[in-house]
Amino acid sequence: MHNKAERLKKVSPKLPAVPAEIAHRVPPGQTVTERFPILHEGDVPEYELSTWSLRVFGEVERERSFTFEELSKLPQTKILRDIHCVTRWTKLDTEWEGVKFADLLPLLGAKPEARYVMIHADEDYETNLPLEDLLREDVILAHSYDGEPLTDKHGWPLRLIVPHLYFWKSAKWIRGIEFMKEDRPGFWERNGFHNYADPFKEERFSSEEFIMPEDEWLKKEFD
Ligand SMILES: Nc1nc2c(c(=O)[nH]1)N[C@H]1C(S)=C(S)[C@@H](COP(=O)(O)O)O[C@H]1N2
Ligand SMILES: [Mo]
Repeated sequence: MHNKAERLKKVSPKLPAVPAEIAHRVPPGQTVTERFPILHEGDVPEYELSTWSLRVFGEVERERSFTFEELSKLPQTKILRDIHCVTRWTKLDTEWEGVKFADLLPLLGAKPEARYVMIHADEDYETNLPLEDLLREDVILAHSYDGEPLTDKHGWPLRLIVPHLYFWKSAKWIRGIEFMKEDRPGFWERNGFHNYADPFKEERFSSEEFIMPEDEWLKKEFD
């Protein structure tokens, strides 16, 4: 078992009350913050945009890659959504802009048998999702946050945003989209985290013995 999951086997104190107007937007066990915590494994990668590419492979008619410029020419979508991290912070009304996954799908040549997707990201990060979830109206490959290009630490040049699942599914520094017939667990999903990750059902871990301390996220860098 991975260290982080091990460390989380601890008990937590009580959460502060959530104002009534926003209570329905805050999943159980979450704390609302104005901060934007920065969480990832490994180093922040550096890129030249001219050599960056996004590779599409697996259950596809033909493998292909997109340059950043190709993606910039596709229709752009803005979303305003709440995000929820498994370490218990929730940030309301975050604004992202990029290419809607559903708009990209017709260009990807996925075979009809492809029901799951593995998102590949730097450095050696991957996370799995049902294709159906990626087709929701608010799932985008984002290049901007709050009207500005992503900062390096938040995933520049491109990250996935899947607002309806815990934020570890929203891979930063994405480099590949792999279509799969069968589901396969990604990095955190292999290391004690839930396979699907619905925050409103508190699908944090794959086993009941793990507990996320209240103050885990307060120890992280943020901006
Ligand atoms: N490539 C990559 N993406 C990643 C991670 C990572 O370790 N590597 N961590 C995930 C986790 S656990 C979280 S909570 C969010 C954090 O995004 P943020 O730093 O922009 O808040 O990124 C997700 N995407
Ligand atoms: Mo996370």
